[in-house]
Amino acid sequence: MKITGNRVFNLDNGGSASKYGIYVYGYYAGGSSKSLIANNIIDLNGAGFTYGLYVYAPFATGFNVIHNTVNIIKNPSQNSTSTIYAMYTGYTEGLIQNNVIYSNVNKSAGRFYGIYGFDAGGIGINNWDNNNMYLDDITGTGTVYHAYHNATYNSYADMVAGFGTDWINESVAYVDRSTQDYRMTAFGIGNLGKPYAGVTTDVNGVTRSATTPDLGATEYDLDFSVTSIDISTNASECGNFSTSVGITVKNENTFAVANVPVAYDINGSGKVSEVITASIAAGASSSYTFDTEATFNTPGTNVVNAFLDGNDDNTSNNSDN
Ligand SMILES: [Ca+2]
Ligand SMILES: [Ca+2]
Repeated sequence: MKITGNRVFNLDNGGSASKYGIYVYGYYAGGSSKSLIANNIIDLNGAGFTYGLYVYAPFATGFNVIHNTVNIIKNPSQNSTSTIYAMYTGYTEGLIQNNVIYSNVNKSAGRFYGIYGFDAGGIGINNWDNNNMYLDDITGTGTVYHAYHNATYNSYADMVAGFGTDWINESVAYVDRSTQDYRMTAFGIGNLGKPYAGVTTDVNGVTRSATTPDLGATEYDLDFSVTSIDISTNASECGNFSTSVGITVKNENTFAVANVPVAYDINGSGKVSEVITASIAAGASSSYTFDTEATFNTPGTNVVNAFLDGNDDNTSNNSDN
């Protein structure tokens, strides 16, 4: 069985009814091959009991759950008081890889589970590998569990220490959720997937990178270039000379991007990393002056390198010196 390429968005339109993004219950099939759940986007909001990707099928051979995006995101000023299960994993075996689990809710009461497994009969024991879980600003007096399976894993650190392997905790930002454009504008999360032979395209039919696919359901390119390093000095300066360093970057994408990580160093050491927080429009350039000035103490010629300080899909234009 395959469950692929679904887009589930805005169920219940922000209301307080219980909601399931994808609900698989009681599937009963033996044999050697596992079912595949891949390239699905589940993006839920609102209050009420919320289940993102729900699977309860302990008598099936198993499920591989690959490259899905599960978002549980609040509406403005809305509280969540009922239990939220982002991933509900009631099955006995399978690989769970390259998924994005993201939530931003105001949890004024009740519980939030990033992953909800089971205690009984070996159910819920699965191979979690290389998934991004980012619980963004879950505030309020409710209780947050990153994972549950025979024990609670309260924090991200608890989950990493005790549950699954190769967890990723990178922030998530989409091009435009309102139009269901789930390409990402956050630099930290790009290209972090592990190649999986059975899933070579994304939810839109875009071919995935064979070596560094993107996490979640959407494969995308993100590219900024560095146009210039902006620094002026005399031909020679005295020791301990300080001056400001600037960098000009260009947004090579067709969408606006904020929070662009940039850095400079002097002679290859002492990297100074900062973030251009302002949104840069598609195709636009932005000149940024680092808050931290450069100080030169090395006699002779000094070389300042300025560069993009994050992974994008075209690294050939990421530096200037
Ligand atoms: Ca990519
Ligand atoms: Ca680039």
